[in-house]
This record gives sequence, structure tokens and C-alpha cells, in this order.
Amino acid sequence: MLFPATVALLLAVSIASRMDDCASLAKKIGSAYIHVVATQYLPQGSVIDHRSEGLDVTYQMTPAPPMPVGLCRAILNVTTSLSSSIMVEAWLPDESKGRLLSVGNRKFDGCVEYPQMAHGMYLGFATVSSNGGHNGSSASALLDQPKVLTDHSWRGVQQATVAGKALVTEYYGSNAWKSYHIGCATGARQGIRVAQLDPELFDGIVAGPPASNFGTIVMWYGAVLEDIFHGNDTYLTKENWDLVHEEMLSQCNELDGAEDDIIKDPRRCHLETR
Ligand SMILES: [Ca+2]
Repeated sequence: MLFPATVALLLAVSIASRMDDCASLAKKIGSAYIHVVATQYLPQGSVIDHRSEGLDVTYQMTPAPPMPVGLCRAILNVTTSLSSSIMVEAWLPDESKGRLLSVGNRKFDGCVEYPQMAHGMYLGFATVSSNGGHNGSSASALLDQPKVLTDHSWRGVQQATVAGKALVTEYYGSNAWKSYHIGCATGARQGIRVAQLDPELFDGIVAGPPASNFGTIVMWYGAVLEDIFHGNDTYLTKENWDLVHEEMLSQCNELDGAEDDIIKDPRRCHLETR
């Protein structure tokens, strides 16, 4: 039987060993194209204060949750062309199942999806994501910058995954035996594009509602917003739309057999307004 003081000592030695392993990644992974910005061992429950790290622009959309497990965090700058680069964040959990998970971006964001990365930690994935080549949520960084646009389109995911695979090999001593990508909307579109251009990179891709036909989606948004939020007195106000929403639910919620506030097939909902 181990005494509590002995257990605490073993735990401290284990964490110290992991901190050394994590720190040594900086020497092993660097190359002409990959610059290691920082490595950091994060014990279970610790919180990343990215604002104090000066990274609030890159990570502003979604604050980091408390770390669900102990992990080695690596931040890389990966050169993708003569005029573009991506910031990559990789989390390597203490208890790995030998698999890698890539997490995509959202909309025009250059923001690392911390909550999805934390989800990867729960499942024992080494998890990687990037800023897609630019910081913040604006698309202005993409204007007249085709290399940056390419990074946001697909190359950021590809290169972050390549770097992530190298990190896994160095940190755990063996290659990732499976690699997956997960994303919603833009993140899904990125995964599909990578599958077209580099089909061997992933073993599987979870593409939520993929924003693949992005130009049409943006045009559709413009048309719909013009129709419903034009500001003319003859248009419905937000309060009016709330009434429409409630009425649609009351008339059509049960059409799909479930009273769950979801109308599964809106085409079957013919709103009776009189
Ligand atoms: Ca329903």
C-alpha cells in the first residue's frame, strides 16, 4: 500500500517528466518551415489565459475551457508560402489513444476552436487546429491575398495536420494510426476540400452542414437579409418574426411525430395565417 505522500511524490515526478518531454518538443520539431513559438505542459484543470498571452485576437471567439486532462500544448508558426503562414495549436493528451483529430475553422474566422479541441481531449485524440492563416473574424485579411485565402480555404487544415502528425510521432514515439477531421460549415468545407486535394491525409472526415457552395451561400444571405431586415415599414420586425416562429411551431412541430420544437422538414409546413 502506498502512503499519500508517496503517491504525491510519484505524481510530481510524473508531471515533471511530462514537462520535460513537452519542452523537448521545441528542439525536435522545428524546421525551415515550422517555428515552435512555445510549448507548455498543462495539468488537468488548468486554464489558458490567452488574453494575457497576447493571443486574444487569434482566439477571441471561444475561450479555452479548463483542461479536461493533462496535456502538452504546442504553438507553432508554419510557413505556407513566401507570403503566408499559419499559427497552429496542438494539444497532446497524457493518455493518448494514438489517433489525431484536426479541428476546422468557422465562417471567415481565424480562431482556434478551443471547445472542440477540448472535446478531442476527452476522447484521447491528439488534437490540432490553426488560425487558417489570419487572426480575428473579419474576411478583410483575405482581400487581394490569394495565398492567405488558400490557407483559409484548405491549406491551413492540411499543414496543421501534417505538423500535428509530426508532433505525435515525436511526443509518443509512434505515428498516429488514424487521423480524422471535424468541422461545421466552413470547417466542414475545409475538410472536404482537403479530401479532394490530399485524399490520403485523413482516414475520416466529420463534415457538419458543409458550406461548400460558399459564394452562393453569401449571395443567399444577402438576398434574405434584404428581404427580411430591410428596415422598411412594410417588412416584418424582429418581434413579428418571433410571432411567426411561435405560430409555425404551434402548427407544424408535430408533423414529424416529435414535439421537440424542431420542424424536421419545413417543406411540409404550410402556415395557416388566417
Ligand atoms: Ca418536431
